[in-house]
Amino acid sequence: MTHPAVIDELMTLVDPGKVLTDAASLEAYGKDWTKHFPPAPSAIVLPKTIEQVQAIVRWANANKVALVPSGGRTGLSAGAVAANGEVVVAFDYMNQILGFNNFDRTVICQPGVITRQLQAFAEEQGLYYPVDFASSGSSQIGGNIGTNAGGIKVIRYGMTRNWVAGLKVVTGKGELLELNKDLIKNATGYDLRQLFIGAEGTLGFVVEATMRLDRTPRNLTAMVLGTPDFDSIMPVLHAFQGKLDLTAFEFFSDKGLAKIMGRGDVPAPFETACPFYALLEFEASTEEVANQALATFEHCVEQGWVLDGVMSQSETQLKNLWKLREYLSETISHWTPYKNDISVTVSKVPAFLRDIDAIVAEHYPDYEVVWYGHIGDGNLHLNILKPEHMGKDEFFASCAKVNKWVFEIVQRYNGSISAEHGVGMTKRDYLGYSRSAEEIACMKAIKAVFDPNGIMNPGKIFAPE
Ligand code: 2HG
Ligand code: ZN
Repeated sequence: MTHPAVIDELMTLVDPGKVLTDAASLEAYGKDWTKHFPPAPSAIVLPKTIEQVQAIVRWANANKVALVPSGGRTGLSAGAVAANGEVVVAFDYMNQILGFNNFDRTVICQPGVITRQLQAFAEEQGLYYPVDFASSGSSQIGGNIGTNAGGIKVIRYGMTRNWVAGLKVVTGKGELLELNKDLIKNATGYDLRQLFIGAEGTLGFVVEATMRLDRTPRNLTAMVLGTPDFDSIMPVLHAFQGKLDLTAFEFFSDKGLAKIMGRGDVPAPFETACPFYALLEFEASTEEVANQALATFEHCVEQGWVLDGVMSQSETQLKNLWKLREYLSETISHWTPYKNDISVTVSKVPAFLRDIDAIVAEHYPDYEVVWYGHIGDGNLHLNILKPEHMGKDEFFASCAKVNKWVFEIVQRYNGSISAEHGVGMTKRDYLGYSRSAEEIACMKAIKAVFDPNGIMNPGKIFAPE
C-alpha cells in the first residue's frame, strides 16, 4: 500500500477533496464489471486538467506508485481493476465536450465523456457517432479508446480506432503528446495515436480525443430470423450481404433468448422456437430496399435456412428487437458467467464454433452454455453460467482449466483470444495464443519507451515478470 505521507503529497496536486480513500470509494473505483479480482487500491484521484494528470504521473514516477486509469469501469477483462494497492486515476471530472467542427465533422472530447453523451451530442448536430454497445450509458470515451471498443455496429463502421481523428496523451513519463493533429492524411512516419488505442492504459493516459462523426443512418430497420441450426446462419449472412449494406449482423442461441424471456419485460420476436437467431439491421432508406430485404428473407426460408422471422415496422419495434440481443450480457450476469470473447475471420466461423462447441460440451457437460455475438464480424461471445450451488472461485478455477483447449483452437484458426474486451488481467496469461513471442517482445519494448518505470497499469496485457 502507498504510504500515507505520499498520499498527502498527492492531495496537493489536485483540487481539494479530489483524492478519495474511504472504503466505499476504494471498492467502487477499484473494480470493473469482472468479478475475478477483489479491488484493493490505495487511493482514488480525480484530476480536472491535463496539467494535474501530468503532475500525478510525475509524482507516481518519483514515488514508484502504480497508476490504474479508470473510465466507466464497464470492462470485462479486468483492465481497470486495481487489485494491488495502486492509485486509481478516474476521469469523472474531465467529462466535457470541448469543441465541434461542422466542416470536419469532429468533436473534441475529454476522456470522461460518456459514450451516450457523445452520441446525443452528435444527434443534436444532425450527425451520428456509430460505435455502440450495451454499456454506452456508462462507458467513457477514454476507456473505449483504451480497449479499442467494438460493439454491435462493427460490420459497417469498424471499431473505436476508426473514429479517433487525434489524441492528446500523457505518457508514463509525464510528457504531453499531441498525436495526429486530427488530420485525415498524414504520412509522417509512425502513427503513435494508433499505439495508444487498445493499449489499455499501459503506455499513458488519453487526456483528450478528437472523435469523428458520420451522417445519420436513414430509417434503421431490424429483422430477427430463427434458424434451424448454427450452420444456416452463415448463408443467411451471405445472402443479405449480397443484397443490402448491413449495419449489424448479430446472433444468439435459444438459451440466450430463454434468459431474456425470463425477465418478463421484452416481447418475444415470434412463436416458433428455433435453436439459433440472427438479428440483422439495415437502412431501409427507400421502399425498394425494404422490399429487397423481404425478398431475401423469403429466399432464405425457401432454402431452409430460416424457419421464422420478423421485421421492425417502427422505432419501438426496432428497439424491442435490439433488446433481445443487447440485454443478454446484463441479464446473464446474474449467473456470474465465465466469459470468452474470441474471433476468427468470418469465413472460418462455422468450423471454429463447431470445434469450440465440442470442447465445451466435453468439458462442461454440467454447465449451461450461452452463445451470442457479433457474428457478422467473426466475434463470438461464449458464456458459461455458474451453477447456483457452486462457489465462484471453484467455478472459475474449473473453467480456467478448459481455457487451454479453447485457446489452442483459437490459435489453430489464427484467431484472437480477445476480439473486443481486451486482455487486461483475465487474458494476460494466454496472450501467447494470439501473439508471437517476437511480437510480445516488441510490445514490451514499446511500453518501456513510454513508461520506463512501469507505473502505467502494471500487470495488464502482460503477466507480471
Ligand atoms: C456484448 O456483445 C458485450 O453484449 C458483452 O460485448 C459480451 O457478455 C459478454 O460476453
Ligand atoms: Zn460484444
